[in-house]
Amino acid sequence: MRIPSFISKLKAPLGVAAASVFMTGCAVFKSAPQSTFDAKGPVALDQLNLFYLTLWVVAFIFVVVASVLLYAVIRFRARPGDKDEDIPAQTHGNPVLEIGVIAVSVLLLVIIAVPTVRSAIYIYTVPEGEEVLEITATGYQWWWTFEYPDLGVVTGNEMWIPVDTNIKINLRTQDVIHSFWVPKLAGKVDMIPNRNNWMWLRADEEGMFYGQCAEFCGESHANMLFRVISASAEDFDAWVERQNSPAREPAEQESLELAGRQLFQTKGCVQCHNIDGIGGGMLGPDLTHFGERYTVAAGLLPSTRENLHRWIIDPESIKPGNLMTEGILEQNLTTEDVDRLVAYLKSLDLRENQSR
Ligand code: HEC
Ligand SMILES: [Cu+2]
Repeated sequence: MRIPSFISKLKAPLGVAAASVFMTGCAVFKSAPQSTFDAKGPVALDQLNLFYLTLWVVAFIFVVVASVLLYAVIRFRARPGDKDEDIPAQTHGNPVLEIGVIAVSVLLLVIIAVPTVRSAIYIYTVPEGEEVLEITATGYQWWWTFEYPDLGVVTGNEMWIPVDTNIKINLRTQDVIHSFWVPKLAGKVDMIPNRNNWMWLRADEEGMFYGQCAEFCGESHANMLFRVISASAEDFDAWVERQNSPAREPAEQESLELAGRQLFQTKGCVQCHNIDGIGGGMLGPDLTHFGERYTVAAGLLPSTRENLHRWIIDPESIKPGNLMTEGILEQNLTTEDVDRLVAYLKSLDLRENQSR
């Protein structure tokens, strides 16, 4: 079957339209965890409003220009029987029209520029006279640490914040350029070597928010996620208190957990991971209270026993290129070893009434 020629002419524009729909992903739906259309804090809301303002202004320009164009195309089109000399009357400049179009363009630019500058200042000014909590976030290929200098807390991959509180985040990197982005709370800001970038944000609701590295940083860039947990002041204080305590010790009858702790020390894990009370290196995330974490592999998977097992026995299958694989390959861990390690890591949880 022959495709009618007007359809084949439309192929390219239709393709572009379809691609742009796909490129928006699911993020236009407010329910998507990384939707910027679902602002949950003042910084994200300010940026969303600026987006809408710009969108309406450009939509207005589009409608006006497209209507004039369409009018001209239809009104002055060539009709059957037209002779070559029947061209429409030609005009050569219309000062009133030209000055008017320039004036309107300038006005529209000002309508966009003034709020943009105001917004740029707003997102770089932590509100004065209100409580501020400072956190230093550091990007690593492909995970994060969060330090709370005033609270003495160091943790990985899950950043707790108190709700309704201004948070100032210092953005650092240990290696390449990363970008810190929590779509529902604030726009992205890069973490650049030797530059002291920072941002502020506030969550207006309790809940868990998705974060994502937003600057290509190597093989597992797309797998470099994190979570922000916005908690009531009470829950946050309790979390800080647990974070400031030494790691939970397995009880005498917890033989799996005890064996796991032993393996953690003998199978090389301590070379890269710190657990307060046991010690260890800093090449991987701090695991002192790992049992409390919701996710494993930097926000990639829920921290179930199955996922944790998979991660320890074959991290490569979950996160290609990650920097843990090489360290554990020569350990030749057996399934039983991994079961013990999983039991131990899951027991690193100081909350009461946890089913372990
Ligand atoms: C060579 C250093 C190294 C060794 C050895 C190592 N790890 Fe890791 N580990 C890492 C790195 C790096 C990450 C972060 C990977 C990522 O998400 O990109 C990690 C991540 C983890 C995580 C996930 C943490 C989180 O919050 O997502 C767990 C759990 C873990 N390792 C357990 C272990 C255990 C158990 C051992 C010993 C059998 C071990 N690791 C040995 C470097 C190491
Ligand atoms: Cu990154």
